[in-house]
Amino acid sequence: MDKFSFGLWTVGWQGRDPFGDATRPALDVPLAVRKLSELGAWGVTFHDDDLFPFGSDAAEVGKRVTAFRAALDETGMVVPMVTTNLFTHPVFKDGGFTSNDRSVRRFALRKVLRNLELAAELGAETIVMWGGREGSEVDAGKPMHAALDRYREAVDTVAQYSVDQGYGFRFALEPKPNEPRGDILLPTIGHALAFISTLEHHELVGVNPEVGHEQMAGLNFVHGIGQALWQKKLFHIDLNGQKGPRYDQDFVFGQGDLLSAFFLVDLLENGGYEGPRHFDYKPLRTEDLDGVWASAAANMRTYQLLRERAAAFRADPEVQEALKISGVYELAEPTLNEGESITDFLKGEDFDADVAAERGFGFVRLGQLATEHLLGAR
Ligand code: 3MF
Ligand code: MG
Ligand code: MG
Ligand code: MG
Repeated sequence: MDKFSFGLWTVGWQGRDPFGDATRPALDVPLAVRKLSELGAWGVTFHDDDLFPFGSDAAEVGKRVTAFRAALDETGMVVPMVTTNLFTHPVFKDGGFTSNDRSVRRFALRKVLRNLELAAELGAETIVMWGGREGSEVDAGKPMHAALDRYREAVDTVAQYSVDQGYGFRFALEPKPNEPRGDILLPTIGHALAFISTLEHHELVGVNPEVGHEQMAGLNFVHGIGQALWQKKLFHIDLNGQKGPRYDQDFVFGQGDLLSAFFLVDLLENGGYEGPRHFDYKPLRTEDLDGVWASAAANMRTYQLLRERAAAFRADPEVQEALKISGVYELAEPTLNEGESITDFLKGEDFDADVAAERGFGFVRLGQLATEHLLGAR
């Protein structure tokens, strides 16, 4: 079965935006679980506040979790990932882990630590941390050195607690360049990977990149995922669609840069990623509830279609020939010969730069073959 999962906050999005009110009623959580299961999803994920309102007492939490569990048991849906909301309540307006207010930082950290027990009870393996409010609009107000110290302190503390409690979680930081803050800390996959290398439990922490977030920064998502995989840090992924560098659009997967989505699916299917195919999107504000379910189904259908197209692309002998002409297989060969000393290597060999410069790499043809497979023309 395909490991398709959805955040409860995706289908549950009521369409509230900075300029307009909700266009849809609140969605009942157990109903959302049943409906997603019917549509072919395998799992659901949530923020604590998606399941029970901020500030709920123990009785309320118990009631909501019991109803959620009943829907999980009934449908066989799993909870592969859990995350903590450190962005909606006004208390987090200057951040959670990196708020300048120390009492807020202590509250935020407790909120995350307390959410781990529920995540463990529900069988989650991954904890995502998206620090949407960790950032600034005024540079003088958020010195990076201290803010990153506090960020690291928080992630180290959460990871240490997971080890102490024997939860066995892996953690995935979700980069985003901006929105809702003017600038967000750990803005890209690259920043997050560099930060992770400084952590005490760096082996337990990876990334949860989102298609639209990297594209908001004008970056190539496929390359970002490629590097995360290369560093064995792709712990989770948020799939969606985005049309270039602008606000966080959270479109259905593929509704944006479709060619990039094609190469992304090819990479995920063939690059060693075995985690959930998690959709973090927003059903358009223009849609009624039927449109919400249509959009959920569209994410999965598009992924499956792209997977078929990518497999056909790889299997095509003309593509294999084109890959060879482009030197794609040659790139996998080490540059030095086996056992070759650097001294020997420096002695040089016959190489005519002018002759080598005459080579055409045939990338245009390769790109066209991909487009034709994507369009179903081959
Ligand atoms: C915001 C996001 C978040 C994160 C979530 C953690 C509300 O742009 O992408 O969704 O994905 O908080 O999983
Ligand atoms: Mg987004
Ligand atoms: Mg997002
Ligand atoms: Mg996301």
